[in-house]
Amino acid sequence: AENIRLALVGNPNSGKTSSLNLLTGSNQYVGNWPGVTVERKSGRYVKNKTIIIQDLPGIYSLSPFTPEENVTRDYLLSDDYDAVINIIDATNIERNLYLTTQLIEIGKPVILALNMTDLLARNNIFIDMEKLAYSLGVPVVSISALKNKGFDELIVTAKKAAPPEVHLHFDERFEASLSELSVATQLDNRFDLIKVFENDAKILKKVSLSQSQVDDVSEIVKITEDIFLDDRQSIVVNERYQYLTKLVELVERKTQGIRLNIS
Ligand code: GDP
Ligand code: K
Ligand code: MG
Repeated sequence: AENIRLALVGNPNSGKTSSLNLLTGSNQYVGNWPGVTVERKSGRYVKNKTIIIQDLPGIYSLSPFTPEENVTRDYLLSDDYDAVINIIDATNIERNLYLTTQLIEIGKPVILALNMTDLLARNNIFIDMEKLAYSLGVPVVSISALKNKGFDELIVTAKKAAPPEVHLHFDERFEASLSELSVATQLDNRFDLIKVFENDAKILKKVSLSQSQVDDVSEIVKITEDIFLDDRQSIVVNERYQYLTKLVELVERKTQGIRLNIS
């Protein structure tokens, strides 16, 4: 059988390494990422050796600054994996889903693994996983690396994962700019398009636009900056936060945690 390669991606301390350890047991390979002293850890699934799982350095965003962030982003933009398992801390979805919005844009299959779910009831947090899955267009699985729960379902889901069904819809004015940008550049990948809008050097090099396309991009970006009264990178950051504020309002309920003392 052919190997299936799954990448564990998420914020630092979301539970990636704990999950890798549970999934692979002692079937682990530890080394370094090429060219950097960042530890690389991967392994084969204990219940099916054709599934290879790669732990990636924890990141908050795909706008890299550190060597760790570069390792993770380069890997995610490579063809070295079949699907992303995005591990998120379910007690802090608003912050963790910021990265998710970017992972979905890449266009490869993404499975959202809500980790730390053992803490939800205690923290009086309720998450509507169906609404979350529907809104993001990706499957959502509840896990707990502490309690070793949900991992069978996670792998079953990852094995049949398809590319995201929808793209996350931002503010109409920003969507209009992206549409114009797409026409001007002939790019249809959301990730590349947004990175070109942001002026990301690596992506600009990869897509290698003509001089007239570069001029068109500058013009579209300038008009957008004038409309939003903000710079290109901040516009994107704000669009993501606005999207997430609405999403979290829709899918999460926090209760007061009133305890009845029955004596
Ligand atoms: P990583 O930075 O994403 O690799 O995260 P780790 O796997 O190192 O986990 C970070 C911390 O969270 C550790 O102290 C883990 O024991 C803890 N942790 C991981 N998963 C869970 C979980 O499902 N529930 C709880 N309560 N703690 C967890
Ligand atoms: K850690
Ligand atoms: Mg780790």
